[in-house]
Amino acid sequence: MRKPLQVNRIQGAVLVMLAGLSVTGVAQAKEVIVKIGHVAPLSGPQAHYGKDNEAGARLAIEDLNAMKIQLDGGTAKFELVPEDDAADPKTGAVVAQKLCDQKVNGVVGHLNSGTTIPASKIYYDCGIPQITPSATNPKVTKQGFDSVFRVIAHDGVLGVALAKYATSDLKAKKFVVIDDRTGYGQPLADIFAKQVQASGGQVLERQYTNDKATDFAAILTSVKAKNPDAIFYGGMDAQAGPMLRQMKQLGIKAKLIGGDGICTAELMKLGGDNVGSNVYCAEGGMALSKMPGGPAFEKRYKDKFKSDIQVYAPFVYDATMTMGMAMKEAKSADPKKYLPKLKTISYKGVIGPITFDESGDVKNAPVTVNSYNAKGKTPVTTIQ
Ligand code: ABU
Repeated sequence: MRKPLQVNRIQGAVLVMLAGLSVTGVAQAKEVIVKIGHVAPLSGPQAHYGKDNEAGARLAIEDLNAMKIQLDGGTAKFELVPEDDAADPKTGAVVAQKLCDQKVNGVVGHLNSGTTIPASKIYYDCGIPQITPSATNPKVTKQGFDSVFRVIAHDGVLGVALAKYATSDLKAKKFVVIDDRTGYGQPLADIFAKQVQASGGQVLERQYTNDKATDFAAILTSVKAKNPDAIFYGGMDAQAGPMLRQMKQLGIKAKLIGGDGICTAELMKLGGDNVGSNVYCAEGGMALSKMPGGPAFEKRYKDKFKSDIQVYAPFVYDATMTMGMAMKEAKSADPKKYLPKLKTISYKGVIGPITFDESGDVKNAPVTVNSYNAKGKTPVTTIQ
């Protein structure tokens, strides 16, 4: 049972009152400032994900402002309040408290599970709804906070689907499972390993690293001796990339399999010429090309930012729009008023229809398995 958000102080929209008559005596519309916090790593080895996420949020803010939404007695002017948590749980908590103190109307983020989980308690306690576009640890929405939502498939779904795909479609039987000991990589690796065994596969060895490491020689030397069909890596591309390069240097032919954390455009650069049909990764949602708004979103993103989408930008866009639409329905950016609308929202997003279950997870989230070729990340199959 999710605990209802306790709002113990007024957190209505921050109002900039331009109402009344100007010096020329012409009546002006009242503008209502709506602050949306956005948190992701903008520094450190995961900065490319954070910048991608923030870009998705910026596109949504543009669109929300173009809609001239009427709420709290005026026209909403949405403002993004971007914060950098460097993918660090302690920094994430500090940033969350800062956003509470600034009385933002809602938060989109954080990007990482390890930062989202501690931050979600802080937002809940200060009465701020939060939608994560990318933190996939199942626990994020299982803490009993009714202020927390997620628009992407969680790793309970993704890890199981990927393990089934690896054992049945790829016919891999022997695995080594490595994780980065973060709030994302560790539980994902546990879920994957458990399902591999349930599907008749064998986990030969578990190995551990961290989300700052770039040298995997010791781990991979041990892996080579085991001669697995596949290595599963629970973690991000900043480690998977160098790991792929070092696998090639050591002559390891095993496939590398991972979750959405490695499923980026950047992996092509980080992993060099060992990124191809030997790499499989699953991400929540349809393939970008198959999302209802995917191709149009991709074109707009590339035209504006002159770069490829990494992985989560469409989810961030939809998370921000969904929050804005709940405010529109409530005719208010006051969390007390729009949170009930968020719980029952039905929004047609870029990624597809968005409605939330009792836990705050998006309903009917598919999972897409991808591989890589010379053109980049390529969808192989979508599991509904
Ligand atoms: N979903 C992978 C990256 C973000 C996270 O869950 O930590």
